[in-house]
Amino acid sequence: MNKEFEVVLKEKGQWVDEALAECFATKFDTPDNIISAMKYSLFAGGKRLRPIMMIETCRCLGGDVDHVKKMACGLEMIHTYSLIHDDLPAMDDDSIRRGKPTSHIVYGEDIAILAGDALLNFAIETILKGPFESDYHGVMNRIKAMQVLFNASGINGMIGGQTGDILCESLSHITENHIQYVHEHKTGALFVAAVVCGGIIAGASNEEQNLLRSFATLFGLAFQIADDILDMTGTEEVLGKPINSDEKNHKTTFATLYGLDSSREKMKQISKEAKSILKQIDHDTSFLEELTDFVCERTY
Ligand code: GRG
Repeated sequence: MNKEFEVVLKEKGQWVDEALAECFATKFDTPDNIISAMKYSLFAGGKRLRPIMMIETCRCLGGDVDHVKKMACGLEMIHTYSLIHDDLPAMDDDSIRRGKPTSHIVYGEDIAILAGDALLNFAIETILKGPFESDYHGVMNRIKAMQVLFNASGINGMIGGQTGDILCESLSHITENHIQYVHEHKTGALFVAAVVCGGIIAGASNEEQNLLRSFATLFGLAFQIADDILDMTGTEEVLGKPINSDEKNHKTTFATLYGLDSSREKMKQISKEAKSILKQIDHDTSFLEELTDFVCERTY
């Protein structure tokens, strides 16, 4: 793994951490417990890949990162809410996430559900604050980006994928098409939103937005195959979450369907294709290229 790039990624992650902390520097009219539960999961040590991708796509297409800061924070809140709900007993029933006990273990199921709901709503409020806190007045671009983001996190994206994933559990035969649908929606949609929204705020043309979408769809697939491989080969200590959870939940993945070697081959092929799409964008996309290599080579 490229150690230098890992350091860069950590620094960018810290920038996101600080931006997220700023969002909580306000007085809330609510019991402390819910704020504590929201912050517990949000600041548990996630890699911040999605907000970093949004910010870096905006930067590489010539935009100002301050213009996308609040939207990037909102995206990380949406991602975190999905993880809290995904870990619930009614879903994957996991007790460790980001190296710590999951929300429902610490706060109970009722507060964990509310913490997820609260993060989703706070994400929207935070994103809507963006225009008032920066000098960017591209109102239509902001509205377009929000539409892309909420479409991706809803039924046409992440929630659709999660539903498909749950329904797959009752199927006796799962095909590659099923798995691809689940991955592209449950995992890929937020990556697509990250880069397309970053691009829109930077003023990307329709053609550039389409290229970003195609890149991120493949990136998401490669990311998820890496995740499935790590579920079979990684350690709980390094991953910060239980291993063999796909087996425990009787989930068919590329790795369980085709085995580790073929899955690695498929992941490499997909990441190569993803990087070739970036080459068609007339800007310096080297960060996104290196990130693609990072997610395929990562151990966490
Ligand atoms: C609305 C009831 C309700 C539930 C939502 C949509 C959903 C539940 C869950 C889907 C979220 C999910 C688990 C997607 C899988 C993607 C994935 C592998 C996430 C882990 O991403 P990383 O590695 O995590 O970027 P960190 O912790 O680094 O942020």
